[in-house]
Parts: sequence; C-alpha cells; structure tokens
Amino acid sequence: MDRILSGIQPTTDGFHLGNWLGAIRNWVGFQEKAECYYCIVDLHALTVRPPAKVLRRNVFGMAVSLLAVGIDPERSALFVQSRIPEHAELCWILDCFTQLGDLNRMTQFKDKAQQNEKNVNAGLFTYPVLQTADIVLYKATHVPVGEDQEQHLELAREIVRRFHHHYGDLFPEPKVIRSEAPRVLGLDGKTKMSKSRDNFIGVTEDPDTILRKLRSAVTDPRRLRRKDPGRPEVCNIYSLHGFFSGSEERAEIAEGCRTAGIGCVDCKKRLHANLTTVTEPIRERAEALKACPSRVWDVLEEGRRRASTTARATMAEVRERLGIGEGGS
Ligand code: AQP
Repeated sequence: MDRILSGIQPTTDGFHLGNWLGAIRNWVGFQEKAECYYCIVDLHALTVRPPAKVLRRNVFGMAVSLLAVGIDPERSALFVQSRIPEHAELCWILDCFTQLGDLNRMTQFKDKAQQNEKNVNAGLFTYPVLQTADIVLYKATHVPVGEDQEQHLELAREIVRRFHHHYGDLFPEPKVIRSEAPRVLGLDGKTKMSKSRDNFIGVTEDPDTILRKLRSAVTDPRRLRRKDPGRPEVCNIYSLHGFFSGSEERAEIAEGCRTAGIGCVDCKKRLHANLTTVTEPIRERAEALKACPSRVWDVLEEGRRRASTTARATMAEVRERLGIGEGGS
C-alpha cells in the first residue's frame, strides 16, 4: 500500500483555494486507497516568527478546516509537527546530507527572502531539509503538493540518495503527486495564491468576504470598460470558473467575455454563486467544529499517537545505521 505524507503551514487560521485545489483536495481522495499522514507543520511556520497565541489559533483553525473539507481522522493520522520531536532530530541528521549548493538553488527560498528582506533566517534556508525529514520519517512513497513544492521534492530525493550512498537503503524515494491545479493564481492574477501575500480567498470565508475579495480581483487588464471585448484565456476569474462552474456555463461565459456580452462584474457574481455553493457547506461544518474545540484537540492527540509510533520506529533504524543513540557496545 502506498504511504502518503503531506503538510500545510499554519500561517493563517485556515487554507485558501490554492492550497485546497493544489494539494488538499488530493489529500481527501487518497484516504480511500493509501495510508495517509497529514501534518500541520508549525515548526515550518516559525520561520516567520508568529506570536505564540496566533500560532496556536492557526494550528486549531487549520485542523478545523482540514476536518471540514473531509480529512477523516478514522482513516488518516492528522497531527501537529512539533508534537513529534523526531522531525527536528531527523532534520539535523539530514542537514549533514544536504549540500549548500543545492539549498542555494531553491527558488522558494529566493522568493521568500525577497518578500521579507528583514528576516532571511537559516530556518528559511534549510526549510526543504525539514520537509525531507517530515516525509522520510514516515517512509512516505508519495507526496501530493502544488507546483511550488516540486523543486523541494527533487531535493528530498537527492538527500535520500546521499543518505543511502553512505549508510545503505532505508527510505523510499518520495514521488510527487501533481494535482489538476498545480498553481492557482492570487487575486492579483499574477502571483501564486499565497497566505503570506494576502492575495487569497479562504475556503472557510463567509460569502460577503468572498464577494468583496472577488470584486477587487484583477481580470483581463485590456478590458478597461464594460463594452471592451475580453480574453478569457488570460483572465484568472475565468480560470477559477474552471473549478466551480459547469462546462456549459463556462462556454457561455467565455463567449460572453469575448463579445462583451457579459461584463467582469457579472462574471465575478456568477463565480461567487458557484464557488459559495461549494464552500458554504464547508464553512458550516467548520463553524460546528469550532464550537467543540476539545473534539478537535482530541483528533490531533490521536493523530500524534499514531504518527509517533511510526516516527519512533524509523528513528530507531536511523540511529542504528548512524551509530548514535542507544544500542550496540
Ligand atoms: N497557489 C497555489 N496553487 C496550488 N497549490 C498551492 N499550494 C500552496 N499555494 C498554492 C500548495 O498547498 C500546500 C500547502 O502549502 P503550505 O502552507 O505548506 O506552503 P506554501 O506552498 O508556501 O503555501 P502558501 O499559501 O504560499 O503559504 P505561505 O504564504 O504561508 O508560505 C502545498 O502542497 C503547496 O504546494
């Protein structure tokens, strides 16, 4: 049976359409056919140094959102990364199998360093090593991620190969599972939808907030007036229709956009109607879960217990290979 590991940073108290379409929708589907470990990666989120209260709130909110979209704690281990100390221990070990030159090539590091010039810390630089530790600790065979993480997965495979070269085979080389939406654009229509860029629509946001955000979203920049013909193929709102509207409606909208029969405001209103038809039941489930916080913390504790059993077994093997920790005389 395949083993899946994937994670999400609790950098906000829920995830956005990009996270959902790019990764989490696949997480839900894999529960049917694989052994799944889903991790709220709060150690990764420390790279932006959030206040303690905010981080705890976000961990809780992320768990709520994951349960609300269909992560089933009966089938998957849903847990918080920092509750399993082996992640940090294995990260240090894998640091010793990672070349600086490889880390220097990582485009996400370059982007994030540029985004936040005042806080270019070592954690941000070695982020892909911790990510590799997250994956191999559970001997995951497959990792469903968006396009932005594919380079990190290539590096993870390289780190695994280097470990194997020196100490013998131990881990599967993790394979990427690409989604049908590998790179969802943000409301600016240009950059990746991202929590830290604040260009997102949250999956559990209320309909009024979503409408307000859609109103400000960039469409075809050449379509300045209502009667200007538009180009659906360059419009991010039209691409979002691809996930939430039926094929007949999409064809009608594309035609209406090209002939200026449908304006951007109407196009956004129709997206809003179709999008909130999907997100409202999720938001309602999230609200119900928020009303029973102890249930959510219990799920995370049970996930920790299950994940810990696997993590401890892997670390015992790793220590044995390296000649560290308890063991032989
Ligand atoms: N815009 C996106 N399109 C498709 N997939 C995406 N993912 C993120 N943004 C998009 C995928 O979502 C999963 C969880 O992401 P993450 O929270 O671990 O970190 P990230 O990739 O850095 O996501 P953000 O929103 O950009 O977070 P911040 O701004 O906090 O760093 C991953 O599988 C990712 O590929």
